Amino acid sequence: MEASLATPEVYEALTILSLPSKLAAIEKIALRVGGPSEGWTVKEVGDGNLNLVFIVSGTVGSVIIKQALPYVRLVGDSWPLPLYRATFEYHALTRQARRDPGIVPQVFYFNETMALLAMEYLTPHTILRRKLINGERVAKLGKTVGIFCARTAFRGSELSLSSSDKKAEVGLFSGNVAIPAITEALVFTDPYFNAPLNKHTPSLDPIVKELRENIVLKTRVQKMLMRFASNTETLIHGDLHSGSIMATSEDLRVIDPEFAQYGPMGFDIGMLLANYMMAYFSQVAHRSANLEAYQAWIVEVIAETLASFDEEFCRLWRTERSGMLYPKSMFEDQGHDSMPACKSLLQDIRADALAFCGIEMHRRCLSLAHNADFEDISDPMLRATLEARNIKMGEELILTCEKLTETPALLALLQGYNTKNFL
Ligand code: SR1
Ligand code: MG
Repeated sequence: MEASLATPEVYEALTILSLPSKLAAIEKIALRVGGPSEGWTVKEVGDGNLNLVFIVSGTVGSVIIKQALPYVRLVGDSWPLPLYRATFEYHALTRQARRDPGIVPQVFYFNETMALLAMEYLTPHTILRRKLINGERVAKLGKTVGIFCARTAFRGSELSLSSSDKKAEVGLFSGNVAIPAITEALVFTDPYFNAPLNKHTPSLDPIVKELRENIVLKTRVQKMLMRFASNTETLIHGDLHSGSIMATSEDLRVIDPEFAQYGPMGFDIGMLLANYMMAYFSQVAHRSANLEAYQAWIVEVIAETLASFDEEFCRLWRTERSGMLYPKSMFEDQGHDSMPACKSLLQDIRADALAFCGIEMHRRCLSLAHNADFEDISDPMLRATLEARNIKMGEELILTCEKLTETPALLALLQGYNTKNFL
């Protein structure tokens, strides 16, 4: 008989054949799946860049088993990647569940040796990116994710935490070295030179050449990398793109925080905005019926995301500001209104978010990991035309983020780029 996971001693990547016998002895999994493990059905459904993901079903129900591989799945074993990322994902999930209850899937079981999490099976949820490509709507999308970003930004920072608790958290997450290194390279660095793993649609050559020759732009990007790497404002999700959200038309969850680290408050919201903007630009290729109405809905989602982030952040500022930063003893207790300080901080977060947004827009067309919004466009010339709008708008965001902090100006810019032709 095979060794059971109840007392795991070594890591072993699971397969659909080995999984039932390996997990059968774990009560927290076995009771939720139900029936003898020989009768379980197992499907491998991982379509991300890094991990194995299985749906395991039995007589009672289904659970998700997510297991880290010791290498980057997208590339293969030539790019090793530590298993410890599953531990940081687990720590991030527990904190996000506390800071924004109900937003992340429930975790039933975690095994550090096997780098394995057993989680709630979300059904009939599907990945938001695919919904956006298909032209489907999700009720309260902007509001819910804007609130998630605000709650996690605020409650993971010294606006909420004591200085010592926050430093302990920074210490814990500073062990996650290899994963931030991926973002530091693939997001902030590779797009701006001819890095070995890069790829782009060939007709973009002149745009890419111009971008890589822009020293002012590269300098801004590296300044943002410095903020990303050195500014430990709060616990960020670290990879909040539309593939990290699962939704139905009425409900949504945020998944996959294995890129969690302490970083700038504007990072998650910036990455999210970029993915909405790429969904927006790519629509022309995905539908002709209802094109304008669907793009207008994405614009509304962006506006709602930004508004609900600010609104929730201000609410928490007024009601939960109990940490080391901006203490009431310095403001309210002196009869001084602290809301101007809050608004000023929100302006800085918005400017950071827009610069991170521009950088994410670049890397998804120029670096290793592209997104289906553009990749699914089979006509290379149409793809290049839409990607060029995205790259040029990203450039403007990075260079002028401080001047674009009013939402209507940002949305007007987006709508303007949607009609431009750069090729
Ligand atoms: C090698 S990993 C490539 C990308 O996949 C993840 O989802 C992150 O976005 C990362 O940058
Ligand atoms: Mg992911």
